[in-house]
Amino acid sequence: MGSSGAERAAERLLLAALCSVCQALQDGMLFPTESPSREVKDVSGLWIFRADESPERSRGFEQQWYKSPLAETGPVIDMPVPSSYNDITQDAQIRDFIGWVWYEKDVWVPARWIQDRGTRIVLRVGSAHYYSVLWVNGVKVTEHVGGHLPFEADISGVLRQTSGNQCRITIAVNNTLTLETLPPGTIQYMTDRSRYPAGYFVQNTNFDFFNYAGIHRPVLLYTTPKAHIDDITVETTFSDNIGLVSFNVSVLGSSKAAVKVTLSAQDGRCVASADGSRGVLKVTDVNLWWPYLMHENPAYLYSMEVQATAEDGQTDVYTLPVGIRTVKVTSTQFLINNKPFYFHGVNKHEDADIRGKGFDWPLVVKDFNLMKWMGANSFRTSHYPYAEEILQMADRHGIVIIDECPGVGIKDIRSFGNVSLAHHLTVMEELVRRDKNHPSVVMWSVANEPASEMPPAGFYFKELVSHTRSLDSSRPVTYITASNYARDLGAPYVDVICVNSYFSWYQDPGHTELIGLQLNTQFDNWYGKYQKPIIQSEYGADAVPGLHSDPPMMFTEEYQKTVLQNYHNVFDQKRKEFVIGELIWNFADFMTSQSIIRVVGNKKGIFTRQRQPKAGAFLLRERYWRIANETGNTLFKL
Ligand code: BDP
Repeated sequence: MGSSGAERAAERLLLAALCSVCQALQDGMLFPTESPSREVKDVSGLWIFRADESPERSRGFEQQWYKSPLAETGPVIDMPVPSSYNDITQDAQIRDFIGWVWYEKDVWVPARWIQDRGTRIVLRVGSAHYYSVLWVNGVKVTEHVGGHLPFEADISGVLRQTSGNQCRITIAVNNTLTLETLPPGTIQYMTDRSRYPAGYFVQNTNFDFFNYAGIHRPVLLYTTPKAHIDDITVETTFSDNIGLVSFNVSVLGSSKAAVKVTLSAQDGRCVASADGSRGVLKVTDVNLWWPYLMHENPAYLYSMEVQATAEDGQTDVYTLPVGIRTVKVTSTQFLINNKPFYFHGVNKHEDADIRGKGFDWPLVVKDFNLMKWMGANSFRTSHYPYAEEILQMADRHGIVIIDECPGVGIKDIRSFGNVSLAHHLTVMEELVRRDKNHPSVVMWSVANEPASEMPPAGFYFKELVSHTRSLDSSRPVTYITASNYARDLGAPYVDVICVNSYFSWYQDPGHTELIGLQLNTQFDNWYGKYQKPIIQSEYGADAVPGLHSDPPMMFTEEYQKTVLQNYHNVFDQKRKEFVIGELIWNFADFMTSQSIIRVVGNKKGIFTRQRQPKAGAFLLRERYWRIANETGNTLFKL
């Protein structure tokens, strides 16, 4: 690649795409579900693929690879969707590839979809990392910036104008990160010709996970009637035994649609209904949505059926699961349904062998089984939004979520500028739009370990937190900090202080005897300065599975256990005061970029990457079930 060709192309695309994202945000992003008026066709599976290895990564655009079948313009290989492409082949160049890759799939669209002009056909990508451009039958239908949130395009017109039922979907995806992407990154050209060949470049990032790329979540075609339910927003509260669900439905394609909303209990009984696109449903003898291990009947979900009937008599139907619960924060507590909630949970990654960050049901179900086995009642979506299917699982199992945006690795002062901030605000808008209705989501995290001591951080976080609150006033907002309390400029704006620390690991390696003192100091300093409740949002130590030593040494399973125990002693004191949670780093081992401090990835998991327990998992299991019995409203058997 010659001098910054990819960077310039990426930046041009970034600016163009930001405009279309702004417009798109006026529309909703409801998860596609089937209903009497809607069909869903999953077009994930086997796609074909080519990485554009031309020096500028621009050949695909120059030669218009989207105009004809990809196999006609060069060699292609099989590529599963969803999956990261990095670990699928034996080729290190594909694993480490930076730039545009091209995906293509031919699908058949049911003839009735095309013939019925009252049917709207939408193409939706759950997520693709990082920039994406979408074509259908050679016609560009949309583009998107950002690797962890869905995007979609109405393709009815294109399909009807082009070749009827046949639909060639082409998606170009580029993983180049810039100072203004989330997460940020930089491309560095190596100019010393005695060490690097001409055009040699690397991508630098400041985050500790592999920058997996590709189409990471399912690609769906779905239909709605032309006049359709575009978005639904619910907010819930209760008073005594009466639950209140306020709703707001937006309908597109008809200005006079009649909206009817019906709420049903789990046994199918209708418990409330209303006419109109806004209103409040009253539910007597309400069953609240409780977290796992906080109540004997957790995760109660009502079902809200919304019907919108247009002037022509066509009705669109969408059903949304609704959990009725409240969230509040005091200076020392986190309250769910007015009862103190203690986070005993994990930090995760979307990460596994072979598929990288690709969505995978067996993995998702296994992870929920492991979380429930160990008595975890919560997790943080470190360090980016996870698949919607994962949030739906959390709703159904009562697992509480801190929902994090991809603001990780913001360490360069140039990433605190106006363009970065504007993009960050847009990403929060996309995140809140997607996840606002999930009862499991109890807090937004706008960033992880930014350089919050840099002067622009004060303004940046003030804007970011207040904008997020204006999007959703029903949930607290935080960001995760690792900096020294005295120098943190964002903390005044958040509702809950979330602190990461690695005593006896990155500081004073080997000295677990210092954890007690240092952790106490950490908590007292933060609380003393801000009088806000604190979550230990990360702590942990690497353990290479099967490595043992007694007395413990770093990287052994015993050392990981000892670090955890020393932290727990302090948590047990401070949770009587203002500490409201502990989230282990990390649930499972995960892949990182290659470096001298990583042995085939980060080994701070209490499970291996293949989800087998290390000694630390059993320790946490004992602890979490004990805490559940101390803090929940009922007794649970381990
Ligand atoms: C923390 C980061 C996390 C890292 C962890 C570690 O938030 O992403 O993986 O350190 O180094 O500071 O293990």
